[in-house]
Amino acid sequence: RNARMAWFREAKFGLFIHWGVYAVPAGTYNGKQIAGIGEWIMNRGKIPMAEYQTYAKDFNPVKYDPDAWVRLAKQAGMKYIVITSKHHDGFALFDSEVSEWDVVDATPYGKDLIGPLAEACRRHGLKLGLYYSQAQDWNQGGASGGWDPAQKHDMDKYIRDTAVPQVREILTKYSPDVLWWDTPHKMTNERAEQFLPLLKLRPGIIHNNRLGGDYKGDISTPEQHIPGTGLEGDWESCMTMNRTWGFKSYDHDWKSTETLIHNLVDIASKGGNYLLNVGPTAEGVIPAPSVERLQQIGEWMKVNGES
Ligand code: FUL
Repeated sequence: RNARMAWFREAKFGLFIHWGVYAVPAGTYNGKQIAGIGEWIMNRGKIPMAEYQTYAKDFNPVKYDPDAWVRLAKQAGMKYIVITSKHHDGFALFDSEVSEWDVVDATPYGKDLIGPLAEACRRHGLKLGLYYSQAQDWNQGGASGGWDPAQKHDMDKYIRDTAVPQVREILTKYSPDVLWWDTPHKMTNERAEQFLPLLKLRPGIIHNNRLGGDYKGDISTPEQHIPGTGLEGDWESCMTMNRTWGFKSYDHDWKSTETLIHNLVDIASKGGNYLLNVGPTAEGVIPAPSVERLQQIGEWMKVNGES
């Protein structure tokens, strides 16, 4: 375990990327600003599946530059990147063989987004983490709010036919160093155990404590806060730069660079890692205020960082 966790413990700082078709509505549905975090808009806005799926036609990230993203993270002193390979809306950023609800089959862009980022990470010596929403899936039968009768919720079928095959796909295609589970709604031990054998496909992989059932994984994951005195074991505080993970066009409530650096120092001094989020647009652009802050953190790192 110690050998497996060594790079993570040294890393201290990583980039979280929440990206998907929710960047198209960007917080607004039917002319109304939907409250809450942007990647939850389908749920919070009670958007019917058929309607939500049309957003994919406007997801065309022609400005996506994974090499520039990785360089931006690296100059800020970050040692790893975790990206949403599939969030709760079920939309995959890779070409899934078990689903058409993915970037290759459902968008005009038509190309894999994860592979080029994985390659850029390797080129620049950063580790890669993949976020995968194993429990909630609002379009493909996973746990959902059930606001649309078309949502045929069948958790066991969903796990067998969609989630398990997709986790196998991402582990074999991209060889990630971290698997980031999320929101274990309705995840019993039996359901969690469908996923565990897959981890053997990637010896040494680190996974978080959100798989579900009794499984606590390798790291705990305080969200949007910093534990007062740190935590037992390995941990990672994930936090947004404004108020949302997924892009919202009108969320301008940015934390100052000073606050972000303060958070990093606070977390690192307590023995944790800081996973700091950006939410790119549907064109594939990291919002300018996020870029500026990461660059300013990089300037600070040049003077105060370890390497
Ligand atoms: C939460 C999710 O529901 C949010 O959308 C976000 O991904 C956050 C990091 O985890 O629990």
